[in-house]
Amino acid sequence: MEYKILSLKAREVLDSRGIPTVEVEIKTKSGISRAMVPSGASTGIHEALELRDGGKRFLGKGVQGAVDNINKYISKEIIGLDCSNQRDIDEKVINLDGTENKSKLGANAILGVSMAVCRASALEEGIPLYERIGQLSENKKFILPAPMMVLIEGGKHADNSTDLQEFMIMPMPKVLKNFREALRCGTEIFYSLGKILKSKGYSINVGFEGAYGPNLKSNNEPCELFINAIEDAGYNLGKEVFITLDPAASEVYESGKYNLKKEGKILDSGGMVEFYENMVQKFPISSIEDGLAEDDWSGWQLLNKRLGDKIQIVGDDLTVTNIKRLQKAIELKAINAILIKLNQIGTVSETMDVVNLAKKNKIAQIISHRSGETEDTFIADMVVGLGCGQSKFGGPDRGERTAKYNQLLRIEEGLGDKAIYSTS
Ligand code: 2PG
Ligand code: MG
Repeated sequence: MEYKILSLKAREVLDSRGIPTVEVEIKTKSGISRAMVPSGASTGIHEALELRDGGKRFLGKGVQGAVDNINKYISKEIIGLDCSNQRDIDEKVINLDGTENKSKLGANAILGVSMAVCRASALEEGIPLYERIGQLSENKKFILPAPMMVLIEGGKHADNSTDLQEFMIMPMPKVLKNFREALRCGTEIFYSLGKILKSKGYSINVGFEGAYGPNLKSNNEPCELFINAIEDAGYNLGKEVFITLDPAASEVYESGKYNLKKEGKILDSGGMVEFYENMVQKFPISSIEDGLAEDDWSGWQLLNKRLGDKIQIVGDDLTVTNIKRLQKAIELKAINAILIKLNQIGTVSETMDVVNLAKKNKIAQIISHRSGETEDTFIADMVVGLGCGQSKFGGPDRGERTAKYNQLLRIEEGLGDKAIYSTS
């Protein structure tokens, strides 16, 4: 059966930070399918290029150019094609762009089209999006993820907070029965953390990703506060709940050294590895993402050697959902897990290729949001459809984050007995 794309158009809309982003709308026989593109703040230098207009509009952050590229050029190539041919369509647009980093048409333009095509094909097939994504990646095991939930954010995501960007908790699948219970666990800990912060006179305003961004004294303090919050909420730290970190270390990397302002320390790669070893000794930390900078390959090798048999060493800015960089990370034994973000690479097909290569090499995969999100819940379906087992969708205090969690609740309910809760 052929599912023809009848029309395709794009518009400029706002993301969760009030920054413009691209929305794409595709019409097929059964109706309209939309997709909205996320955007990062601590963006890796090796990511595909997000096209911004410059100039005065929106302080240069407009995406009218990317929108025009869709409406003027991409639509001509795509209208009339069968939306079930995801890979052909993605390849066609990649070729139309013709650059290594999608800088001609913009990765934001290309991704919006790719996601909308995927959604349109689910609509035409009459199946949920996660099932369609499962078909496309030949995965039949629909797994609800263990959610890494950020509860304290700093770095580029919140003013005056910690050097390290994200302090998260991860309710563990082996103890909690299902995703619904894991989400409740994380949210209850968020409440008790809020109470503790307030009682200590800290701000409980939230940052970009729906987590607190208090002006803390050190990079260890969030973990200390987590211990109390987890206990107060009645959960068992190191059994039911673990701590996970995303230092986003590229952001504190200056002339070959790591500048931890809160600690008053400037460390080399070896010093950073020791810093993490100390943290892991003190606190039940199960995962560290971007512990080192995006091109500090030897530092990553050392980190993975020292801690990789105990905890997850996750590449994000290092690997940027790029198959070549993942291949290199595997060869160098630099990571044992990878963060997956659609807009780092720019198409659904290429994202799936990276997930499949990771799976083949026993590299754990975590599907992730960006700090600039939208009400689009595509990644919730994606994490289940690809059966990755772990998500990083933010804190429980902003609508664009809870939209994803709520979609996971719906999917879990819809799957009923067939729902598998992550075993990773
Ligand atoms: C990260 C992401 C998401 P950003 O570093 O992992 O938390 O942040 O989208 O700002 O790159
Ligand atoms: Mg990161």
